[in-house]
Amino acid sequence: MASASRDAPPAPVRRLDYRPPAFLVDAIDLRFDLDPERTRVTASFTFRRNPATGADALAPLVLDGEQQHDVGIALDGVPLPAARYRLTERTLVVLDPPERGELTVSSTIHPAANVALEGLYVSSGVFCTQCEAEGFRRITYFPDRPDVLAVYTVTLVADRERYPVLLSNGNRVGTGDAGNGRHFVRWHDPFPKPSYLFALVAGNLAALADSFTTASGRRVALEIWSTPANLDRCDHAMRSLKRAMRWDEERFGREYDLDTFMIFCADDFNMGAMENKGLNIFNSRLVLARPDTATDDDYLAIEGVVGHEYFHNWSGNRVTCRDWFQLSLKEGLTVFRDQEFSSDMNSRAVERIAAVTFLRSAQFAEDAGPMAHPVRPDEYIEINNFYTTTVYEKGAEVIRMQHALLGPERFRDGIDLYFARHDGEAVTCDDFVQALQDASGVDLGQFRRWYSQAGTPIVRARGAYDAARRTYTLDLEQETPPTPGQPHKEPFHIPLAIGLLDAAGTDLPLTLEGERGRGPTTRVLSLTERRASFVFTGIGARPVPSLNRGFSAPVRMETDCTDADLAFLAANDSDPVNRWEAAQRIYCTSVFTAMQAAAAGAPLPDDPAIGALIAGIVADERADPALRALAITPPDFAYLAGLAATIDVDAMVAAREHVVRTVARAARDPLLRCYESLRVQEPYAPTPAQVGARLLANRCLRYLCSLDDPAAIALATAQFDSADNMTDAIAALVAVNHTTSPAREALFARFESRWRDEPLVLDKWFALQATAMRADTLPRVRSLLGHPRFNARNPNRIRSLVASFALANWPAFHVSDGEGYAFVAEQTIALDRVNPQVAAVLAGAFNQWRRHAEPRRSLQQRALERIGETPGLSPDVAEIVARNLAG
Ligand code: 7ML
Ligand code: ZN
Repeated sequence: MASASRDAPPAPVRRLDYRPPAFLVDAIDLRFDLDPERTRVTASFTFRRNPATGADALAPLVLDGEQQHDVGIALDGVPLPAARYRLTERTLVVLDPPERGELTVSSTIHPAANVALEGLYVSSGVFCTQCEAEGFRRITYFPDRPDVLAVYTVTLVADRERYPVLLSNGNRVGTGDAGNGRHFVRWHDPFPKPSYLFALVAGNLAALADSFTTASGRRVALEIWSTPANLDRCDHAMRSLKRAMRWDEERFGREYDLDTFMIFCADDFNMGAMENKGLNIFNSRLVLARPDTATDDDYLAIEGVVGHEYFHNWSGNRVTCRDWFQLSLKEGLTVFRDQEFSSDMNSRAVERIAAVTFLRSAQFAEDAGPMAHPVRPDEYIEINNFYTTTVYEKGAEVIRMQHALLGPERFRDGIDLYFARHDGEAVTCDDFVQALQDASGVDLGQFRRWYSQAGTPIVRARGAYDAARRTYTLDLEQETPPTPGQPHKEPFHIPLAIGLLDAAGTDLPLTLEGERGRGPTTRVLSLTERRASFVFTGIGARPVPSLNRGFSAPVRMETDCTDADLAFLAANDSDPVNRWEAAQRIYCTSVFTAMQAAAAGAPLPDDPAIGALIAGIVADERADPALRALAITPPDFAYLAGLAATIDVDAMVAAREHVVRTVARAARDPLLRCYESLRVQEPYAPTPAQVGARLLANRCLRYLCSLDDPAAIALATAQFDSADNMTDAIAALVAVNHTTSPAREALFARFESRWRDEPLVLDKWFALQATAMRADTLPRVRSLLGHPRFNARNPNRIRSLVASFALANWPAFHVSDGEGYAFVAEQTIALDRVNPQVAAVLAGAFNQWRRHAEPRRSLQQRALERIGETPGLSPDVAEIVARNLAG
């Protein structure tokens, strides 16, 4: 919706400009007269001047508010004369306010017209809210900043027929009749909270109910609210919630604190989910699951996200952020916690490899582009653009490194001290590190640079064996490339876990020069200087080093490993992450060799090594199927592109395809045998054993189908026909997705007719077509925009069809005539008028433009300029474009 505020883009907000609030709010009483067209909101709150702000003793009372109509203001019950306040597009300023008082502000808002899905809006006929980061100011006037914590009492009034269920944060403290067919429910949340954690839900809903008894014996009512038709798909989320609650007690000693915990499942939601106190709101795709509608990946994602939002109750809600620059304080820590939860529930190695894969594909790219920023950013124009993989996933790595440096016991002491010291406060990343340091005695002074310096460090390693002295010397060197605004980097404190393998593949004890006794077989070296050497003693023969075990530090390793060393590590390393990593490096070498040939216009070489490696992994029946599946997965385009000096999409696509086909030919028989031996016979369950077996079988099927071989396509068709679960059905479609076989069209048509009335399932169908590596993908995507079940206002539909084309289909998005770019630019511009947050995600598809070879570099630049020239652009998209075109 175009509004006056769009023509004057807001100035950047800077971290160092932080000032404590001039006024505090102790309690707020909110009343909503709910109506989709016009909802009246009345907020009464007690304010008092903040004793902690000496210099600002005369500052006015400034409230944030956007898109508020018919505003009425009273101070201590008396209407405020116009001379006593100023109302602007974004603020309400009370001039010359008393030291303390009660302000009452009434305003009207339009939930049904709210298509940006920020603030109060209507989704499938249900009222719901999204306030993080700055959505509360679209609901009422308030100091909408996370360091103002208040106790909320909320009264919801609505038509009883249409909105029988009325939910908000905390405990239900009253209900009753409101006349005219309306009723009310009152909620009270005893925990002071920032406005971004406020939530309300109102509609005709049903709940899956359960309960949980905490370690101290309190009974907590659990409710998952959704439209009645979806109730039979909520049980996996409920099981996940109970597991998360138990896990947080056992692993972190954290108990739930209210009498009720509710989840509402929304069809229209910009993000994954939201941790509102006592009333989490989830994107329905991260709640609803049934074996025939959800894949193994969906089941695992639901468990992880239910955990993530639940864990925020301590890491985020009880202890919150002072300002939005500290976002990683809660998000990095909570991602670390959800990763640990998933590791304990499933396979630790599989979880770690998945996290590393995502980090290196997405976050390393962000760190190498125009959006690079520190885990604790220094400035932003639109905070919504900083819910990034750097803040989340790199932030989690920064927590993980501190865990490695302290060890599990001292880390737990540090976390306990952090929660005890800061319960009920809004704090900074520095406060967090200080608590870990104070509890452990470990000096984290230099370590803090991980919060302030952007960029991915490169660590170069060189090993030298001295047979006469029986020593092995490891020389390490670190260097971090410049990022926007940070031309020079100081060295990081890098915790590098390493091992040394002897010729039999056995881990050697690691004893550093000057130490006595036998050291452990894996140890964490602290690299703090630009260069350092570590000398290991008592080494009887040249060892093979296993570096950055478990991916202990988020760095790019450059080693002098030979191909033989890598093959040896892929077969023998006791660390499963590095076994996988060695196989990936062999894969990358093969692709890069083919890429050089492709770029030179030479015939692509058939590398026998990669075929033999994959055949060996596939045939190794003693090894864990899930780990075998990950080891044979080709590196994705984003990761490969990050390894290249300049990106040549044609050569990269041709080379990767070539290596995949080489593997399929060379390992055909083992792939087929493996596929046939792994079909799961028991009824569907998302257990690690079944998930692993399906994953490996389906990876094999994909290789087999990559040759367009009719026998392989027949296998996929048979799998589709007989599948009793969505994982195997989708895997069959994935396997034939890039082929030109007529069977592909038939399977896609059958899938559509079976699932066209299930939006979340049809999203998978949209996404597969949008990611097909076929010449007709762009026209296909264009015509699917007109599909009767496509809805250009629903973020899940847009993500499935448009965002997966832009962000996950390299050959089609980067088609050399620039048509893919033109399409995404046009979609970004159109969407920006509806939903700026999701539009900004689309605009991010161009973030790597400077790294591409011509003509794609200029074509992308032109697409960005075209977006940038559009009048009335949102600050969200404008910031992405400006950062891309700067410098
Ligand atoms: C990360 C979230 C947001 C944005 C959820 C919104 C959240 C902010 C919210 C990991 C797992 C699930 C969701 C998210 C995510 C981007 C990602 N506070 O809880 O962080
Ligand atoms: Zn979060």
